[in-house]
Amino acid sequence: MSYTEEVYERVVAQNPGEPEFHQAVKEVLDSLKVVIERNEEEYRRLSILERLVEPERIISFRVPWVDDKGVVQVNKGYRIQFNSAIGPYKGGLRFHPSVNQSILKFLGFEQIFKNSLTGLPIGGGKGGSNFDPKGKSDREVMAFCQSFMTELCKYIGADTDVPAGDIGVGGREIGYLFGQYKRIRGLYEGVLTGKGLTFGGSLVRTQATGYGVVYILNEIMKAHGDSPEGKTAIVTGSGNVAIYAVEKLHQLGAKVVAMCDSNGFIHDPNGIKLEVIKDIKEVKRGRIKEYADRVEGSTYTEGLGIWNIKCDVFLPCATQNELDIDGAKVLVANGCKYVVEGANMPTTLEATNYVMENGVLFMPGKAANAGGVATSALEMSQNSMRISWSAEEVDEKLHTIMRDIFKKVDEAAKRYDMPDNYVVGANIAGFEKVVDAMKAQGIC
Ligand code: NDP
Ligand code: 2IT
Repeated sequence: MSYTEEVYERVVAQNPGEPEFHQAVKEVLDSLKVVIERNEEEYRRLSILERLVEPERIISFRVPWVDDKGVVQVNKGYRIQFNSAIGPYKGGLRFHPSVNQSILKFLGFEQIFKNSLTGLPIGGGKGGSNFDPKGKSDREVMAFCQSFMTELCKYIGADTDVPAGDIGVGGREIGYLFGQYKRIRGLYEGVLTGKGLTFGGSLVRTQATGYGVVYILNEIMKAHGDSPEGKTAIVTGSGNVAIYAVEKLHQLGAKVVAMCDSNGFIHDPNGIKLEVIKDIKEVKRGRIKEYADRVEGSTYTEGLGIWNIKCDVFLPCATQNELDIDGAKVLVANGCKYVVEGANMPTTLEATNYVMENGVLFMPGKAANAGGVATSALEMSQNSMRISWSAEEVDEKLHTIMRDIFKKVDEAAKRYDMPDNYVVGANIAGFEKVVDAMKAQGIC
């Protein structure tokens, strides 16, 4: 058995009941096989892979809070500090009822390689809670955030661990979390990113993940003599990542015809009117269904099946494993040429292999959605320097970072004789920097 297979089997045996974590590890280890083979003795001697798949620390805690009816509620809170070889732990917080240790470990593990690809000095971490912000009042969200931070603040700091947003955590939640950190620790520092612009936030952080996804799509297209102009696209989800991916696609001349939320999807053959989506989702925190009532010529369909709509470009920007083999087959049959992951691990392994074997250019999330965390690292720099860059400056840096990520991924795939295999390219390019730092720092 190869070293990577041995370590994978060990991960499955030692981490029972964590299918998402197993899946993320499998994808990475399968890609790394070709790298490990060239120097297997050294990697084995240093137990590099065993160390890589074991988080440095998992913090899990109780989050008690009082709802608007006066009832005491209790949620689970977590922070996974996965790998600090190249910088302080960095990664988002997810608030969603599905959150558990497996999901946060997969996200923290992915974050190690993603953060490495940005070229910036940030390690991998992730956290969150099974709290559901949907339908809660602002006061309830504040009470929850304050309780969550009362415990979390013991373990984080501007130079140790810097959380940010993810599903269910946006500007409102980051504001409440920041206020409570400052109050307890007495420190006004860049301990969170995605902050409001009046208290240390960076311009373009809100747009960064979605814009970055489209910047890298543009690079893939350019490398194949193509462009977004005139293309038909589907963007799944209708949250932070999805909204700004749509905005940038429209700026580059593509037409987005479908989006969704967890209840169903809308189809607008004339092109999605983003101002309506922003009003429903960012202002009213409503359901996407309302779009069909407001925009003539559009339709709403309850449930799954957004991939049945014909498109050239498919950007999954909602959640893990949303695109499975059945969806992948329909996309390919309908002539889709590009799948670029805005979400983390939105495509199952089977669906990933299927689209890649059928000529689709596929960019994995750890490369494609790295613009968010990269801009978070730019926010950290601005906080440390006590300055703020203009929107143009941040956007230009983001654009350059996404171009560089594409180059690194493309070059690594070619170096291992697998041109256009961006899964292998991203995993290898991300791994190389982390492993170099791990070796240099000795057994730790
Ligand atoms: P948001 O909470 O803003 O939006 C999430 C969107 O996905 C919503 O439309 C939501 O629908 C939908 N969704 C969430 N869970 C499910 C589910 N179980 N089934 C179906 N739809 C679902 O989150 P973000 O836009 O920030 O995050 C989206 C993805 O992008 C996640 O995978 C996240 O990890 C990833 N990501 C985010 C970054 C960021 O900077 N925010 C950076 C890099 C990656 P509904 O409202 O109905 O729940
Ligand atoms: O998955 C991710 O990269 C994020 N949710 C963003 C993390 C960050 O620290 O900005």
